Amino acid sequence: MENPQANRISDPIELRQCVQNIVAEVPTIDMHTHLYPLEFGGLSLSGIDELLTYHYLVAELFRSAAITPEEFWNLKKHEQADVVWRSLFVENTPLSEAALGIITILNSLGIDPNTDDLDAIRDHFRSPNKAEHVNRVFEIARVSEVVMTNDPFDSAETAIWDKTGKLDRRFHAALRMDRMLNDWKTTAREFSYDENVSGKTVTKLRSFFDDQIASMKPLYMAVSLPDDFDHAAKDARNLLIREVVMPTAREHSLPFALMVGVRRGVNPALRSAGDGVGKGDMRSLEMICAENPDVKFLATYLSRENQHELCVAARKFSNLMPFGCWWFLNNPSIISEITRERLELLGTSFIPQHSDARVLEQLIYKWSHSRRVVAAALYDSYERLLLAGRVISTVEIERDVTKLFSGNFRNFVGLGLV
Ligand code: FIX
Ligand code: ZN
Repeated sequence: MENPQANRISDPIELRQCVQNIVAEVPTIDMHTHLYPLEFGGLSLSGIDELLTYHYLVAELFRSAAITPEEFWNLKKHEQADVVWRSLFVENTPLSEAALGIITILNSLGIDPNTDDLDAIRDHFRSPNKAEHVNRVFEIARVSEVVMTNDPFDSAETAIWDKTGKLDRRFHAALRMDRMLNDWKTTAREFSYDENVSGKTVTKLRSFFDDQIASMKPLYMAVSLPDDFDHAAKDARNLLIREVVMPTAREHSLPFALMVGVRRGVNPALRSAGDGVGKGDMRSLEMICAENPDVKFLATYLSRENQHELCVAARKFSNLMPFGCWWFLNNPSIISEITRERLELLGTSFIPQHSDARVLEQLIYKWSHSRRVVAAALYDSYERLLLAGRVISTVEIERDVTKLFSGNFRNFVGLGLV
């Protein structure tokens, strides 16, 4: 590292500008998304119709338009996008984070966001060169790499892995365990496992995951867990975590990411827009970290009420890395609160954000909006340092910001530093 004392700053105005610039420019690795590379064909989503029918906006549509979910689902994709555009962007002002995100995307791509003409916008998205468009979006968003969400129990997806050779190196895999851990009965039946998680089943599952890991080369394993996840419960999920996931994590040195607090299908009529939130019990995370000190855990909670205690838990377990402001928390007011309490309790030893992007161009708004908020929180911490008599150098700021936006994740999952 350069001389850490180089370019020391003692003026608050200069310091604020410097922090904003460094955070705006730092390349980031987006460690949880639902994106796929172009090689995955129809799974790789982009364009204005996919952006407008994102489930965040669909949920907001039903609050503003007379259309029922049934009527909406019977429409074609572009007709759904027409309804969303008219209701949330023409008849109402796009003030929600998800709606404002579309405006940010349009503006960043050089498309006039003041138009009402969705067809004119569609023309701009008819980019002849998809690969170039991917490069452009990654560049605008300053995203160097993304981590996907890969379901080893989805035969359509695993078939693509089998036939696709070299993947776009910017896309890393993450092995998603939801179907095994949250729907074991169905999965056991579908894949002819013994529902009672016998020794034979454990061996079969371990071997299945060994093969999937060899094929996908994931950076971590992950699961989204309901708010009532209780690691002390005597159930199939915990048996599978203890007998299959933990040994696999050890053998392959793979971290396990727990995403806790989702209540699936609170309103099933809204389909993927119908999930809700519930406060999780931090005891279960503490238990799994304590039981497995040699396994690394990434963790994010969906409830705002879990955030402070997640910071406290991370102070107790160095094998625990909090990450992101997930889903309903991915709003500037809450990102600000969460980032500030993380800086106060954890210094720079956390991962401030992931995008959860499902559609390529969402990288643009999810990262530009978050960078602005994280920079403001980080500046306030540096300003307190200044007021305490300690000046800060640009080299130190670059070191800290690089840790937050890529280094902490790369080190935690063992990805080489670029
Ligand atoms: O479980 C997850 O990975 C969640 O992020 C998704 O289920 C959710 O629909 C989402 O994309 C939230 O941003
Ligand atoms: Zn997700």
